[in-house]
Amino acid sequence: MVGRITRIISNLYTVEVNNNGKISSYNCRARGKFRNDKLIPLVGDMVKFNEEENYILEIIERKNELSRPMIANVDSALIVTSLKRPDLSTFLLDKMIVNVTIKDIEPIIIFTKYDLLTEEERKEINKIIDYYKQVGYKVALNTELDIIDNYIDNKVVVLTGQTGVGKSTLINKLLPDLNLETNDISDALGRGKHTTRHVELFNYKNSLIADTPGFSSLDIIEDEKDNLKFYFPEFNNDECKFRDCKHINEIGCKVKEDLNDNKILPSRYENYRKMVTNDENFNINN
Ligand SMILES: Nc1nc2c(ncn2[C@@H]2O[C@H](COP(=O)(O)OP(=O)(O)O)[C@@H](O)[C@H]2O)c(=O)[nH]1
Ligand SMILES: [Mg+2]
Ligand SMILES: [Zn+2]
Repeated sequence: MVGRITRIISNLYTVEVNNNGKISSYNCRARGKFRNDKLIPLVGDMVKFNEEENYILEIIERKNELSRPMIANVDSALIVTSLKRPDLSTFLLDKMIVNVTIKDIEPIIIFTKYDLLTEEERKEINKIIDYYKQVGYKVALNTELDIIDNYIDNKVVVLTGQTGVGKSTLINKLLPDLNLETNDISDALGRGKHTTRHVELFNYKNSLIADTPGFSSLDIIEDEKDNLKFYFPEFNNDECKFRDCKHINEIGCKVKEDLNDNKILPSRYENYRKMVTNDENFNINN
């Protein structure tokens, strides 16, 4: 049979088979051959297993893998981005979009704390939100649960974002049974918090959500810097005078032209430039 590893506790692997929404669960062990091959089964792995003897036989080739947390085959990342307290950082947002896209993970931008904005601030922020939508990104407020459901339907999902942006709050809305600790709420009801350290994928409607409080920023491979421009879909990369234009100082640069014509959000271009030219900033976690 083929199933997905959703939990690993020491050397016991929980493998789930989803048959049209009916989930069967098997507690399997892995064969020694994985250890010899230096191939460690990860949460998220699709595996062939023997359902009578409960042994994992083979790991099916991964689409991607993250190291912190260790998880494989991630489809989407909810990039949780606060608009106030902490204030919006388009740099972090744009960097996280690049980081996940490089891993072949679809970014889904979730803005939080819209309720804390004044009317004036909302007008400004709405322009930014609309821009990201117009570029083609999936965008939702953390209050728009139906839209989020729709975006993550049938996907393996992780969350990322700075401390305090509202990741745990969002997971708790989607998976209330987990009861993750949020920043300021004391455990007045005395319910147990979800404090385990292992990664686990939880079934949520048709999706699987990792119970991580966020994954650490992925290191950008130095080689990818030349390709960064391709992670900004609104840069019409093939319309510059020079094919290898980096959109920094070249003449005949269509991106600079679009920027001057207000077709590109200034912060998007600035953040791109920062990522290409400034190494230290580029690798800062969070
Ligand atoms: N006003 C407001 N507060 C929020 C929102 N989302 C989260 N919070 C609060 O922000 C704080 C940090 O949230 P938390 O989920 O712990 O953030 P995390 O560090 O990303 O997991 C908590 O006090 C939450 O109650 C929101 O949309 N609006
Ligand atoms: Mg948290
Ligand atoms: Zn250019």
